[in-house]
Amino acid sequence: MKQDLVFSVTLVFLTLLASGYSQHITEEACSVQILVPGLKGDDGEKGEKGAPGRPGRVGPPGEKGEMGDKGMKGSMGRHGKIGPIGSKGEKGDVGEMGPPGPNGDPGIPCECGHLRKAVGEMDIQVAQLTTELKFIKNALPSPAVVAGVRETDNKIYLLVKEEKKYIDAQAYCQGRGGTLSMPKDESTNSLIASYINQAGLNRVFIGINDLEKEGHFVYSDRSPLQTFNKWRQGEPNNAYDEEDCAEMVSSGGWNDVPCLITMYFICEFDKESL
Ligand SMILES: [Ca+2]
Ligand SMILES: [Ca+2]
Repeated sequence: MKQDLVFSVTLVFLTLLASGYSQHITEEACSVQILVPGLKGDDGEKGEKGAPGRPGRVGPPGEKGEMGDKGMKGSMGRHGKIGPIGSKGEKGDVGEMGPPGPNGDPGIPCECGHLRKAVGEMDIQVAQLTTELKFIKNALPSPAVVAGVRETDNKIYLLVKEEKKYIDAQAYCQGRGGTLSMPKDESTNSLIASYINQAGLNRVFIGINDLEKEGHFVYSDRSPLQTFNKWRQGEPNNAYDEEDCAEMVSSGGWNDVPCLITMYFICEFDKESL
């Protein structure tokens, strides 16, 4: 059978070559069904393992898991940037005194020529004034009136024309080395009285009071009154139970008055202590 088919094909092929008409040959070949598949062969051997395939597509996000445990504290981070300048604080307390500083440089030597000359001129002026003072004292009746003060052999009296309370007047006199005037005898009392009159005054504070013990009058040097006194008629009366200081009126008489009223006063100074 197979041999017949091959023979037939060969015969046709030769015929076609003789005719020279190839297309017609092809149609003739298909018509004889020479491309019929053969029988299925035996299974081949298993091939080698192929190369890995490409990665698949990214899948959708999974569901959120539960919160994990808290992690350990991390190490300290770097310093941050410096912040802006803060507002000014309140003033602090005064600190303790520091140690004394070093000695300064020595000063420039004094050019004292003109100062010595001035001192010399002042010495001359003082000498002239002293001479003039002696002249005035000798020329005027004793006690002399010198520069508004009155004096005896050992005292100087000064009328202060400033109205003050008794205590302030005493402080004024003490601040200048004296005390409120203390008429302890007739001549001193007369001197102060004339001083008041010539100044055109009616009354001044004098240094007599019973501040410590009512009715027990003492002088401003705390010495008690002796037999001499110039209380006016009916004085001291401690009027209204508030008169513990004393004034002298122009007649030379004394009167106890309140210490808180203000008036002029006369200070007394020891010449020896000046
Ligand atoms: Ca009194
Ligand atoms: Ca009185």
